[in-house]
Amino acid sequence: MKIGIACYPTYGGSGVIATELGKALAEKGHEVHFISYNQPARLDSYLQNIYYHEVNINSYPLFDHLPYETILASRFVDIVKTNHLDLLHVHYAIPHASAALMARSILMEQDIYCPVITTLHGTDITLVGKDPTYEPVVAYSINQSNGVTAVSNSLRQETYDHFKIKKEIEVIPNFIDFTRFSKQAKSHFKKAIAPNDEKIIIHTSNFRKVKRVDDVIRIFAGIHKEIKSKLLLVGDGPERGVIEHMCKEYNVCDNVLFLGKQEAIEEVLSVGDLFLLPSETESFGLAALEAMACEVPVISTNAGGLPEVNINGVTGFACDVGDVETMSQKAIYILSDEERHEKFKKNSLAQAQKYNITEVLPLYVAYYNKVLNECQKITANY
Ligand code: GMT
Repeated sequence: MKIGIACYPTYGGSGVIATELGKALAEKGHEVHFISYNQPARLDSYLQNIYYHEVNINSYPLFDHLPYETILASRFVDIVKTNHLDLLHVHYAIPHASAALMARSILMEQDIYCPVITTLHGTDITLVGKDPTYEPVVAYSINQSNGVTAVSNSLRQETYDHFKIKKEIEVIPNFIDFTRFSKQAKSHFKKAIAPNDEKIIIHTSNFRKVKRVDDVIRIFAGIHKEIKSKLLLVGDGPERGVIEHMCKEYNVCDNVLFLGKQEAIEEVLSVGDLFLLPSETESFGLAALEAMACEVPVISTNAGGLPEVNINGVTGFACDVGDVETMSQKAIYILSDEERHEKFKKNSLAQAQKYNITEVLPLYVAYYNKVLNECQKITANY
């Protein structure tokens, strides 16, 4: 198959999933064309069957705001025609889905039919998509795509609840590549961070408000009162300044390390004892799954798709949004008993294994084939 994959190139979960999916498809012999305004973060080396097409955004004095969607649609048309793509798979509805649909219409006028599959990732529905500024276009894009997938049952349901959707949405969960994410022996690193055998608590995110990193500090302050511990904060973003200030307020500065953006996140996770993800909303929580694959139990909220990934009382605990007191108590419960901690670690790994890319990739391939078969019926009626 020849597949065009459009995604955001940044460190966000949707870009990561799109890139890892493309790499896995290419390894199976499919031809994959990435389309983005920058090289996707995880597309960092030459790989057979993979092509990258940059969307160049040229300015013009008239434009206060660049018409990115128009540029992207034109680029889709050109790439589909030149490379004879079988389908376009776009990740994150805004603006990829509507641009792809515009491209599909243009191509139809030239007797080329290129189906569009849209994968919903979360904020394209839960935060941005619901905004009336985007809502009609998001609903239209979902209804008009040839196929639509969501990364969790919760996101699927939320999409049905908030938009007028006639389309059947298929749930294909996010996945983990165990050749990369598994616990590694990093005792030197661990010793350097926690010289007195402190427990290592980790949070990774893009430090946006929705991640409630302020709650991470509050939860950690509660844990630290009872248990010798260090907090590693991985990532960066708009809330970073506020969080640095909070560390002073809660008197935990000496025990909180800001590591910034890290490429080899699996190495950091490998020294972790517990992962915190107290998000306001999270369609899936890929960061939690990556932690679990490295045998790190998770304390999260029960928002969105998180309880589908982090099984309450088994792989960690999923608590109400903002209930930092309970989250601290549950963390202490896990960390204060070695045998119990081991059980949670084992359960976390077992749960992560259900999301092995080797299990999830065939679901995408089967879905592509289903959509292509349906489209053959459409083109037969031309
Ligand atoms: O969470 C983010 O800030 C990034 C965002 C994205 O679109 O890249 O993540 C969303 O997609 C991820 C991959 O499917 C999910 O694991 C995240 O839960 C989801 N984020 C939210 O729903 C807030």
